[in-house]
Amino acid sequence: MMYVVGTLILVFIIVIVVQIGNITEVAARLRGEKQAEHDKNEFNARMMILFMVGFLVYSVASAIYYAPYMLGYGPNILPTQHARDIMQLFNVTLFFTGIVFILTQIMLFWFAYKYRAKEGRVALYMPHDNKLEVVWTLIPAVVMAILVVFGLMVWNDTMSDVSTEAESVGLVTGKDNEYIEIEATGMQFAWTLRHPGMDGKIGEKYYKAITPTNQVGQVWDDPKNIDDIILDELVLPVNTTIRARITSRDVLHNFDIPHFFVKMDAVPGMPTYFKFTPDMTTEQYREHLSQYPEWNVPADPDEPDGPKRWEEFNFELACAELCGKSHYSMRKIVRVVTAEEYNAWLLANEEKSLYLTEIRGTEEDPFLDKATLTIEKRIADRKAADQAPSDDPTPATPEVEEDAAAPAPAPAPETPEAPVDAPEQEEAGQ
Ligand SMILES: [Cu+2]
Repeated sequence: MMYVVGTLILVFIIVIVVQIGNITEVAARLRGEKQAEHDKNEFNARMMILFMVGFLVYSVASAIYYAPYMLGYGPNILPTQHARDIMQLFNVTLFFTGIVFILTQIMLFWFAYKYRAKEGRVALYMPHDNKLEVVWTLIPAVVMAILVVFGLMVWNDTMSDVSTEAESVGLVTGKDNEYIEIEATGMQFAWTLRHPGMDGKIGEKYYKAITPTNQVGQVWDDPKNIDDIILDELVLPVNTTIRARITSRDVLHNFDIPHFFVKMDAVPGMPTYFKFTPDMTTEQYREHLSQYPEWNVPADPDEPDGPKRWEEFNFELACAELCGKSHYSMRKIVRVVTAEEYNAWLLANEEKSLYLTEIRGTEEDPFLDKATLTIEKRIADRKAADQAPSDDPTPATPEVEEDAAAPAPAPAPETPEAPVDAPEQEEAGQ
């Protein structure tokens, strides 16, 4: 409706302007050429000023009106530090270019008005002015230099990799130099997300090992692959550095989590990465959104009593490279949870490793001769421990939400991943 009214008003204004033009033409014929020329110039000059005012008011007003819809403004706060740094850079740039924009627009139209054609007026002849040239070269050069230097600083911070002393982990312990490395493989048309599992190490892969079940070509001889989990949604702990290893199986894709300002090309044959640290959980972000009236409307307009928009909010991973006809379907939910919830989630999902669900016990399994692997023992022990206190016969494979409410999960095993450890098999007593 607003658009229709707006369009009608616009058409109306155009008609009025054309009609005024016509009237001036007719009046010209009646009054003679010279006077007509003068009137036309006066009219155009005033219109220049009118246009300038309208244009500037519209530019500023529309920027203010649309700001709350943009990331980094209004409800859309940014839950990573590097995103806030980029946003600050953007705002500083906007401040300087905004000043230049407004000043040059005012000067452009003001000059058109002030120096409108008048009988007897001649243009000023100024072949050269050193002072003027120095001023209009130096000021932009200094401003640009400042912006470039700040830009490079933010770029270096944002694009840096994890430090060499940093250690990739499975369970979060809260140590300073730990990070979680996940792998995202783009393919037409889905992201395959691989979690390193308890050992924190992503296993080797080889393209010739790719099968319909083994989407990224995990090499099963590599013990690091045993606990790697293929994820339906990206679950990340808050305040922990995440390093996404990004790659593609076919064409160019782009790993994009808009709210985090995370965006990196996925290039076949050339692994890229992006390091980021979410500092707000999905739950906290939803709570933040709930303060805004525009987020307090039903998520589904057909269901007025259904959940509110803020309750349905999720961070999303998308593909930001037009990669083919189903490009839009490369969407995955990104759930940021507390460290405790994350650890509980990982423990509950360990048995969903691709190796355990699809490969173990088949002819592809290189560890067929080993009756019990460390990971299997660990899972069994945990299940036994979970069942011991209460005699509840229900299997202990809860979802994370249910688990978060339940008592704290069993502490992480101290031993590093050692899947084909002979002594342990004996202990397991096959
Ligand atoms: Cu894509």
